[in-house]
Amino acid sequence: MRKRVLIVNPWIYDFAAYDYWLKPMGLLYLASLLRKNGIEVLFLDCLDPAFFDGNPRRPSRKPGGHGHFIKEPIDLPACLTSVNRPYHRYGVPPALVREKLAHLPPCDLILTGTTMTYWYPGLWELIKLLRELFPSTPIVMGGIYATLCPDHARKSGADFVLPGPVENNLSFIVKDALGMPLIYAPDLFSLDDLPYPAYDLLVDPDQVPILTSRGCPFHCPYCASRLLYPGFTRRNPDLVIDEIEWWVENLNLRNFSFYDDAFLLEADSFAVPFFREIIKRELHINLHFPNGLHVRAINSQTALLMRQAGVMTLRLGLETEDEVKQRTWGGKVFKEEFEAAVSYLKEAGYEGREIGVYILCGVPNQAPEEVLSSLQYVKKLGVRPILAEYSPIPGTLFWSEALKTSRFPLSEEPLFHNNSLLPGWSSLEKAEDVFRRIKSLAKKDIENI
Ligand code: B12
Repeated sequence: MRKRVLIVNPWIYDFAAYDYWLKPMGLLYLASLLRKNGIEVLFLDCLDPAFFDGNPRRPSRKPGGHGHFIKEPIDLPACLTSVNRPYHRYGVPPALVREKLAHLPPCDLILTGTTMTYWYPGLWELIKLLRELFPSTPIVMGGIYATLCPDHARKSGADFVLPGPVENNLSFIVKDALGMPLIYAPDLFSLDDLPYPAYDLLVDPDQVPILTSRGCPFHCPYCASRLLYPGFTRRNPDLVIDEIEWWVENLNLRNFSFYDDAFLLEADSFAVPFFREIIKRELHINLHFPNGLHVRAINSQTALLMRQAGVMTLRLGLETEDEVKQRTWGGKVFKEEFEAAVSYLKEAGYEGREIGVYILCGVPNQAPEEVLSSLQYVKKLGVRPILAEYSPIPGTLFWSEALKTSRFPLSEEPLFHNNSLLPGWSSLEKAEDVFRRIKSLAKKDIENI
């Protein structure tokens, strides 16, 4: 008999969350791999009201595919009650989720997972509800939280916690958990062998993310990319565009986002042919890069191609203007390269306000003044500084530093990884005060441009 599984994207519990071109891409890759193995997939997204009856209000969307989530204030977790900030459940009210789940046909397995380590409460809450409604159906958890904090994730109530890329666990899911033969297993070393994510399971999406690579050759001490994907692998650019064309034709989409950690790297072998082919095929699409782009690769040619191919949203990963730090934080970009990149982008037609620049804030031993001067430096160049608050991640090079400098017992509780807490800094008052000053300055800067 044909097996059926249920995949659920959980709520987000956080101080702040915004649908910044966010889609559960990992869960939808999982869905397509299971379908390739002859398994029926039901999918439910607790973040998207379109999945639920009872007409929950769907917040309006910004053109290009981003917008707010529905949210409800909830109590702070016990370990965060000293933090004087509202905390929310982002997504559809639990009563509607319960109602929807209760009317689903029986499933043989339930699969779920979440991205940020500190988003686990929404996932645990979902697992509790699933357990109550389907006491005898095994629950499998995977994803970035499960990969970075597997021991913590094992306390969630899930029956199986499967860290790492889904392909590595496909045999377990299909053969061991579902008792089915493994008909299709992609080549673990070729991203071109993966089927497209099952975006047809989304309800009326206004954009979808496209995977072009995994991993990053840099070794920045704050970043978890290497822990998630130790190597750097890419797809064939023509095949990526075939996928985009597929979604244009089949889902009538015009907006695409990219989550790559190193999209522009070695531009001659990927980004340049990729943008050229998009232009050649006259796709007339908008491309969004909410994750920082590799600045060093931006020259007159790449900047112009980006503009012509339809790159609408672009963020550059500068992190700091401090030249010593630029070396010790991975050496991915130096000041003069950044300044040149900004000029090339402006020459290509981008306005200052369209060029977002990430500045890292709250790194262990980082002086607040360094953050402020980085913001001012970016502002002087006439581009838009964006604060990226540092989130300490177990296993990264800065983790041991953060354990020493944080005012929170980081190793005891993933909630303390939350970037909104500026957990890498030692004093609450200092962090909050500095945070306020920096936030208002950043706003002023944006308005001044
Ligand atoms: C895209 C992205 C974002 C997006 C949206 C994220 C999302 N979709 O939820 C945006 C731009 C909004 C974002 C924001 C931030 N992000 Co971010 N982001 C990423 C990024 C680059 C990719 C994630 C992704 O979707 N990948 C693609 C999919 C296909 O991969 P995946 O989900 O991992 O799924 C695979 C496996 O995990 C597995 N899998 C997934 N689900 C399941 C389920 C089962 C059952 C199984 C078996 C397997 C499985 O299979 C999939 C295929 O192999 C990662 C880094 C990375 N390279 O992964 C950082 C990352 C997750 N982000 C991180 C950080 C630090 C942030 C910010 C705090 C940055 C900042 N300072 O502002 C903010 C936080 C926002 C907030 N409100 O809290 C950290 C993690 C922090 C943490 N403590 O968890 C990461 C790891 C990057 C890093 N620098 O180290 N991010």
